[in-house]
Amino acid sequence: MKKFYLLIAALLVVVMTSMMLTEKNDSQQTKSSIMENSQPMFLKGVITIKLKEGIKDLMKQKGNVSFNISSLDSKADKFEVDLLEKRFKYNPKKLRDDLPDLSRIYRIEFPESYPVTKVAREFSKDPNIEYAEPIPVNYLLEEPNDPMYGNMHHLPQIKADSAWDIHKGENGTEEVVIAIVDSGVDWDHEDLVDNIWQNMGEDYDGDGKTLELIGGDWIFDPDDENGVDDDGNGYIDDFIGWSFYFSGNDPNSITGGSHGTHCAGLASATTNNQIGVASISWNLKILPVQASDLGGGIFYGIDGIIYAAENGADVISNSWGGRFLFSSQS
Ligand SMILES: [Ca+2]
Ligand SMILES: [Ca+2]
Ligand SMILES: [Ca+2]
Ligand SMILES: [Ca+2]
Repeated sequence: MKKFYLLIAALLVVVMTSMMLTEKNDSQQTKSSIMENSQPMFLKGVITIKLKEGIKDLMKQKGNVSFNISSLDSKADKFEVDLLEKRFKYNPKKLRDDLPDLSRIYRIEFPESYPVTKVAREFSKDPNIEYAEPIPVNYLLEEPNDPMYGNMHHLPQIKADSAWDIHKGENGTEEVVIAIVDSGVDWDHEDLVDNIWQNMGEDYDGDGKTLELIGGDWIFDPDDENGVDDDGNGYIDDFIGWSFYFSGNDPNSITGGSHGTHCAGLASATTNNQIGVASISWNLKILPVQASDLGGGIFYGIDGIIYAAENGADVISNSWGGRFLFSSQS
């Protein structure tokens, strides 16, 4: 069991690393483009400045702003500053005198076409300015709404919530597919089915799906079941993966054992859907490949890895092993 958890932990690291590497390599993003692709870091058209001690207090100004200090006024002209006001409401008669002086902190507004970092940098160089800063945009930290999240101790232990504020599977630039080469996956499970990979190469009727919800049950799209290997990958009607154990197109675990389903759920149970559990990668696509059914017999692990690699997997979960030892003499 300990080995099992170690394997899962290694897998999770690979998943997160893969996602982060994929994003970085794909787009060679700069800091500013990351801001645009996710959430902005700073408010536009406004910065905070703090005047140095001894400079005359300023009233709120709209329109042509003047500091009555030539070096600051030239900057205000340059960036078309059209509002100046106190940044904070503060109490001049505050009871504690060890609190910082907020009275010299102002916000200034200007057209959004001027980058806030540039404006702040120029104001901060002025000898009358203690500091000048863009105003950060803050967000509530990410936490999924799945009801069993509070019972999932492994996610806080690996600080998954902190990682999710940087990246989750569902906000990747491209779909990431994780193959679960295992005992089969209960793919029509309510907390997995939305994340099951669908092979568009076998979407014979062209409706953009190979799974359908009919009569309350998730089944293979009946209009795709033509008995033909449409994508020519060597597997007939492999709509969502393959069972090497049963030589068929249904990789569901039939004869017992939830090992593969467990691995699939840890990696990518549908997350933030108000159902069941949360997963480390939220919403990666799961490609189920059945290598055994826990009943013993031949284990088709290598065949499963080859199928997964050749059919779109970015990451492959292999929570299995063996006892073979090859000596250097053999
Ligand atoms: Ca279809
Ligand atoms: Ca096929
Ligand atoms: Ca077909
Ligand atoms: Ca869920």
